[in-house]
Formats: sequence, C-alpha cells, structure tokens
Amino acid sequence: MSSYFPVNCQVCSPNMKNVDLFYKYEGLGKTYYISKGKFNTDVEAMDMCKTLCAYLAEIDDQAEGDLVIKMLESQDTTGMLIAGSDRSKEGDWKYDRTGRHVKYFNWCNGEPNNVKNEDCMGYKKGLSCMWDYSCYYRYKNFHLRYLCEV
Ligand SMILES: [Ca+2]
Ligand SMILES: [Ca+2]
Repeated sequence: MSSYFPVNCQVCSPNMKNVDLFYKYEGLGKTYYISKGKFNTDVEAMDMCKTLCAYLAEIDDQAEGDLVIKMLESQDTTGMLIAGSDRSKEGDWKYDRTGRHVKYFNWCNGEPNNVKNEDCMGYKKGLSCMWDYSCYYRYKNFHLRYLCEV
C-alpha cells in the first residue's frame, strides 16, 4: 500500500514553554514573536526562534519594516535584534539561515558605524530605523530584545 505522504515528513511543533517567553503578533500573513527578555548572543536568539519553529526575523521590504517598527513602538524596550550579520566580511550583510544577502536596509543616520565591531543589526526604538548592534549583549543601559518570524 502506498501513502500520499512522504515517509520522512517532519512537522515542527513549537516548544510551548518557550512560546510563553514571547509576545505574539500577527501581520502580513506571518506570525511574529518578540522576546520578553533580552538576548545574550545572536546565536542564542536564533536557537530560541528555532524552538518556536521560527527564525530570527528577516525584514524583506519596507512594509515588513514598518510593521516591525509598529511592534517595537508598542514595547517597553530600547531596540530589537533582527536577522542579518556582517561578521564574515565587514559591510557585507547576510542572513545566517540562508547565506543570502540582506536586501532591505533602513539605516539610521551615521549607521552602520561598526563601533567596537558591531556585526549584527536591529531596530532602535524611537528612531524607526536600523542600527548595527553587537552580536552579544554588552549594552548595559539597553533593554534589547529579539524578534522571530514564521
Ligand atoms: Ca560590522
Ligand atoms: Ca552601530
């Protein structure tokens, strides 16, 4: 007897305990999860997104960027980490997940400035634009969260 379904079909089920560590938003046909807490490293943030069957948010265009800014402004935080890194080559921004180049940027004035080797990126609350951020948490006075999408 044959089956219509591939034998190795794997369905991801989110870790419900981890889902509680995020605020959930719907928009543009996607689901977004904003972390309630800050991140230690971008790798940790990416791993946490994976447990939700999601990935660190990749901002494809201005519509998505505007939605993320709206989400960010509703949060008590200083900024939000998104996907994209130039750690392999300075100024060459790529997604770790796919290896593809980041195609949408909305840098704030003077950014990216790579202060002390900032190789990750995110949105800064109140400015509605992107900064390059450190990939590990070192901003003592910042409350920097991260965003997953699926
Ligand atoms: Ca950099
Ligand atoms: Ca910067």
